[in-house]
Amino acid sequence: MTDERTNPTTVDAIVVGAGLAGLYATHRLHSMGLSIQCFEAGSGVGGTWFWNRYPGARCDVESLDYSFSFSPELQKEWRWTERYATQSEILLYLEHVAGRYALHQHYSFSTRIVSAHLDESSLLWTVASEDGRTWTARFVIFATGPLSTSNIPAIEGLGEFSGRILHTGQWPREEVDFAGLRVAVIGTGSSGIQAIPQIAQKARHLFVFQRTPNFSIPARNFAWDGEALDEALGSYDTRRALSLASKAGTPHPSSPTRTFDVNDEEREALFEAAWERGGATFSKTFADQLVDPAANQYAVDFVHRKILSIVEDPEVAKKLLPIDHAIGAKRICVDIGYFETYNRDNVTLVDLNATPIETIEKTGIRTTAAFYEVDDIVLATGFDALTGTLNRIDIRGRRGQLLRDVWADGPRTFLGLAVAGFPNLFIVNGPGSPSVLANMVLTAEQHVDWIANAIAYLSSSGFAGIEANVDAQDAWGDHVSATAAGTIIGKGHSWYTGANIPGKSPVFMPYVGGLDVYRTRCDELAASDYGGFTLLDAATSQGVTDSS
Ligand code: N01
Repeated sequence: MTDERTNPTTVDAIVVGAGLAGLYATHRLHSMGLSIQCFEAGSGVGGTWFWNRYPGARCDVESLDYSFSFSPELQKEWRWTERYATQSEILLYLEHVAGRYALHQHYSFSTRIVSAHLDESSLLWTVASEDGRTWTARFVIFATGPLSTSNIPAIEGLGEFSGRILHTGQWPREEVDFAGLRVAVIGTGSSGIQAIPQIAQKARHLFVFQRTPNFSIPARNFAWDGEALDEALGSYDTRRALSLASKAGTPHPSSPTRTFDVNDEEREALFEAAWERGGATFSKTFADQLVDPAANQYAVDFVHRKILSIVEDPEVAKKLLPIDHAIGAKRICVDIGYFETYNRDNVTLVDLNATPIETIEKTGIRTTAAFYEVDDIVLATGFDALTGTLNRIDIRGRRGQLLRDVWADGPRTFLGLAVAGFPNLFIVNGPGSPSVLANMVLTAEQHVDWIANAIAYLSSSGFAGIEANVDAQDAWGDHVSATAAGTIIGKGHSWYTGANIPGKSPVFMPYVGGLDVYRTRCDELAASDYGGFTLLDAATSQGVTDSS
């Protein structure tokens, strides 16, 4: 047996991550005949859906769309049970996919990758795991997920708490029973808003510690009945074609109607219809909703009225009104019974704006106004998004430069999938790509296909490597920023800009331009012999073409 500490195993490509992006990369690269070695920090496949097992966890992209499109057979054989799939159903699906394509065999599970170093002369990467084993490969694909490093807030005394502390993004595999317990939830983003109604049904008392109220739209979830599902499965081709031609990677087109094209009554009726339809497509009620602040204010006012009508205690309702950001500036939330939960006798909303947390003590949480004795604390406090996971890995490219240093003032990437100075290293759903602003299954497939085609091209053309050009990368970064500047997306305190992590450079990270525009750009570059990239010669690792 090879000892990887002294004699690294060499393969064509290494894939880091067994979420949906890593699984597809593994399948695709193996199908091309490459030798591969794949790693996953968790003990099983699933990525986000392996870790985020908190009660109420679901995807807010409809199940039919949040699934792989690469195989018509796979697409037809899996029968989703609900409009929005639960975490457990998505995990089952990903386990099914891994089994169907025999992907487990390529993975080393419970293996955290801690470094990836480039040897410039050979253009090979050496990747090391936490336990000191190493592997060498020409290509490294980081499919580590944009929301995979939990944000544990630096609240004084957190370590002193004697009860359970649970982060939504690192939920235990065994069932967590809240029956008869007093539970605190800190955080009211998508995770908190999903977990709160579920925990409230189990706990003796639930205290919700809210710093920023959030916009949330009812999911209007439903169970698929057999016939309706058959019909939907029968029109999958159309559904996928619409998704690929859309901005968000879903088959629901934006309305062409603008807010001021209609009178007050018509506007209200269109908002009402969107509210009744449910889900994140509420943001598409009017064409100018995410662009024009005056238009957005109408949507804000509509949701405020809804919250005031659902929550019975007017004082509590007022505290739940998001007033510091436009709707859609932060990721819109989708819920099942969130605002209704505040009508329960066993739920208390603690407004941290009025009474901030001072300390956490052995038995509870002390704010400036009161002490809340609790048995469990649930941190629904989000993630060090988009860059957090990669910045925690010692990734060294040309001249030993560290990726996290290159990204000190915010991530710089070309298309969100490559970085100048880091040849043959690819990121799936990285900063600068549509990723978190679109259906991440389709964006992952698009990235992986692009990477796989690039590798095939290098191989058939006799090149050993591909590297993003600095000028193309800079131009892309400017384009990402300029596109975001024309919208209200990101104009709020959120993980989109890293504002949720103390000390992180405030840069809007995802690409707002849309999956449709982005795909076209990627395809054009590939068709022009990888314009914006330098193709590298095997012997010298020097560029032999510079297509920028
Ligand atoms: O995290 P978040 P999330 N004291 O960052 C609060 C995806 N996702 O896990 O806003 C008190 O949105 C923080 O308060 P504030 C989705 O893309 C998808 O909920 O900073 N509070 C905020 O309320 C989503 O956007 C799905 O003032 C503190 C909350 O914690 C992304 O993941 C489901 C605090 C964090 O909200 C992240 O969502 C779940 C402190 N010290 C997640 N620190 C679906 O598909 C932070 N907070 C449905």
